[in-house]
Amino acid sequence: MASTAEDLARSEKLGGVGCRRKRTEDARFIQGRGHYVDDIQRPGMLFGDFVRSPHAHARIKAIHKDKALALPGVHAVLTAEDLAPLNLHWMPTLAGDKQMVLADGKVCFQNQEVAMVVADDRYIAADAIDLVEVEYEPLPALVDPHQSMAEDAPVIRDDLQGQDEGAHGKRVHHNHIFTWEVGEKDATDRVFDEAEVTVREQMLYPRVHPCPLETCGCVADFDKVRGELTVHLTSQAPHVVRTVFSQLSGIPESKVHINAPDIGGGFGNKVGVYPGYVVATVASIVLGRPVKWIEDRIENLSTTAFARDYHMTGELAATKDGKILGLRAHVLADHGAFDACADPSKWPAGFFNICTGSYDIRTAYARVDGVYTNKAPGGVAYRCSFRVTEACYLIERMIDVLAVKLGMDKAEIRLKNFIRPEQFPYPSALGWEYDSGDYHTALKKVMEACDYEGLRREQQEKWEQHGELMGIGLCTFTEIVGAGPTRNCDILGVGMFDSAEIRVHPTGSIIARMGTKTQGQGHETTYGQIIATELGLPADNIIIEEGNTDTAPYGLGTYGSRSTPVAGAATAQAARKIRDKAKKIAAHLMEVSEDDLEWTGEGFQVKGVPDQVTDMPTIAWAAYNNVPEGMEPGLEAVEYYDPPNMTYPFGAYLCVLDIDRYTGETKIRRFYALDDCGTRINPMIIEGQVHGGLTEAFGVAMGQELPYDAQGNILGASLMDYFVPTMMEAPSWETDYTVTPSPHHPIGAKGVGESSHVGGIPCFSNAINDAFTRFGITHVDMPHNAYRVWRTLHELGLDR
Ligand code: MCN
Ligand code: CUM
Repeated sequence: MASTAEDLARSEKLGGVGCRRKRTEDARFIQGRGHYVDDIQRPGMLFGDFVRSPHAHARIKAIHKDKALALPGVHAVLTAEDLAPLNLHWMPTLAGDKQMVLADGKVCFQNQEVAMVVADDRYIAADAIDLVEVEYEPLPALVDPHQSMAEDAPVIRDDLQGQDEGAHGKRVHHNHIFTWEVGEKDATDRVFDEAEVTVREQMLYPRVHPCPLETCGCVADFDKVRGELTVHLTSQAPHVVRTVFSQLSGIPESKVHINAPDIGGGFGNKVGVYPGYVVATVASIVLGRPVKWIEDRIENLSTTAFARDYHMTGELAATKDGKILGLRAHVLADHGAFDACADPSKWPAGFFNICTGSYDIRTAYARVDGVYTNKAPGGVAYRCSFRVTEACYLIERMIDVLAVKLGMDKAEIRLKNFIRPEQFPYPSALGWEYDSGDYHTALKKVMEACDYEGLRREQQEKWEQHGELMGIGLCTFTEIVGAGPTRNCDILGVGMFDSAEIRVHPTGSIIARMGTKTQGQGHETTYGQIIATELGLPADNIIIEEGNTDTAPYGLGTYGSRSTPVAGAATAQAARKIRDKAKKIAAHLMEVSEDDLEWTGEGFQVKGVPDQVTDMPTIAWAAYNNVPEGMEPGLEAVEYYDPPNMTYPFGAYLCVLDIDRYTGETKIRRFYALDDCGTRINPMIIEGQVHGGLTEAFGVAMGQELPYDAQGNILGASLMDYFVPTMMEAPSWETDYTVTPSPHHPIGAKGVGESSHVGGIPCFSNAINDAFTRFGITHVDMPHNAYRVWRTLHELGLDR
């Protein structure tokens, strides 16, 4: 860790932890030399494309393939009937449910995969899709999750009829997936019964989609002679995919090769296994040719992992002077037609129980009911940290609602209820142990930087003197990232450790591989920085590789901002193993005892004798020709790291916006984001992550949603309708930081990849709601687009 001036200078020289090292991967990206899955060409490669359902809910009476098969260039039309003998017409989901790979007798959401046409190229496949005739018998569609458990609600999942045990306990209705409860219900009810003040608010976190620039896709290549399957695919978690593919296909895991090439944005959209991967693989096995499948934009937006769709009720109980005593939360979670949430296995609502946020709330109870509807599956994606986005939105909105009710300032109520620095490690009421934090310092720094008092005065004057509406939003969030300890986190039974393997070559250059997979986060740059600092060798001579299951050690992948907390820790630990061995070699070379040596940051010196020093390149060379008696040659190490706890990054954000009373148009005047992710590996990359997360937060808060009409038609599954902010719309961001290291992470780092999204969304929403506070409004739902803001203005009579 760069602490002293000398450390900092060394860090700059080596490209180590703490310096603003330029992204090594960008050399290829900005020159158009990235290598994405759609760049892969194989001899004889075919293209698979889906026939999809126009109906949200329908029985399939017949599928006629003949006309499609007769089209020159078409090699196969695969349906569930073809997959059934292989038992591949259904597949397990990460949430313990199962999902149709191809429609098995019925379809349950619009654009569901019905058949795959495999043809010489994409264009022939598209023509053939039109020639596949599917006879549907439409069924009533269930769109509103509030109606899912009505007595006469349509049965969506025929396959689950009569099953009253689900993956997460009792099912009480044919469209019920699970009920997950946490906290003390009776004690919480008592706190509410006796409290001086209570507030309650219903809020919808709408269905949105991460919409990565690169859609999902794969190239499946089965080698009949060797009996080996290679799949190149856009996966955030390639090792898990290898295990699942081996289990599904019966091909030994050693003969399944998963390779994730460069990824053009994942954002959680590329965690799960999609029907396209499975059918392309079957097609390759059946036809003996490589098969490519690449989604188009509409397919991506309408069928692969959406996010949120949480219908939440939040309640707070407090004293008259604003001390919060209890929290109660209820969520109706719309999971679509299959529960395919990408959560750790035991967490059907992810880490929603972080919903007490940054506040010292001693009594709490939360309950989440998951239900089926005729919509696409998913729910956990989009910089979400496993439902932390929803939890953070709930608590950050409710804090404001309570402040309004009490007539208290929104900063003051936060400062009053924050967990205090001396309370860490802090056991939360809903079962987490926060590792470290200093929330007061963070918020005060932001208030000072933005002149919070001055802004409040300006807001008052603007209204009183000019009738102008201004909103000031605060968000002081705590995240939980770095899943996770294997004792409580697994994916389909595989514990959520992560890994690093580091090899130091004789000349001191290094290749290192991790079990994670970058999708734009800059891992090739930052893991190199950790190793450079730990081993005193320049980062520019360190190559970082991820994503190829043949070479990388088994890891659980990149999502939930876990790469730094878990694989980053593994990297530091593996490097330290190497340093331990290097020390022995140095002692041997210098003919002194190991105990007489100390680490200089670039080698070992005899304690107190700066001119008796052996640097790391010398040691690396000796590792291959002159090691102590009995030591094996070479200089490498592997670490599988099981974190003792999650990490709890936090931040304090402030948003200032002006609303045009007559049009509902909003202008973000200022957005100030202070993040604390512990030790900062690369400040420039952190700022980039924060900018990206905030831009997506702006998208979600101000315009994104994936609505469905009453028949279950998805509205908004194209970029004509779905709002993806660009430089043109996004405001400019101001970033700041404090550093509160994680006490249990080897270098004190916490994750940061999702923080600004988690914290940004409520900050925008709080700012919009804040503009309406004086009119008695406590909550309006997202997205806060001009039409909706105008509607509120109109209802208040302010637009006239
Ligand atoms: N970092 C750092 N110092 C820290 C923490 C992180 O310098 N204290 C750096 C890391 O070294 C890494 C980056 O910040 O280069 C993000 O690290 P981390 O917080 O560990 O998150 P992950 O690498 O695990 O990335 C996952 C996270 C998630 S879950 C989503 S979703 C998301 C996000 O990252 N998707 C992204 N950011 C994204 N950024 C891009 N460009 N593309 C995506 O798909
Ligand atoms: Cu929840 S989106 Mo990220 O964890 O890949």
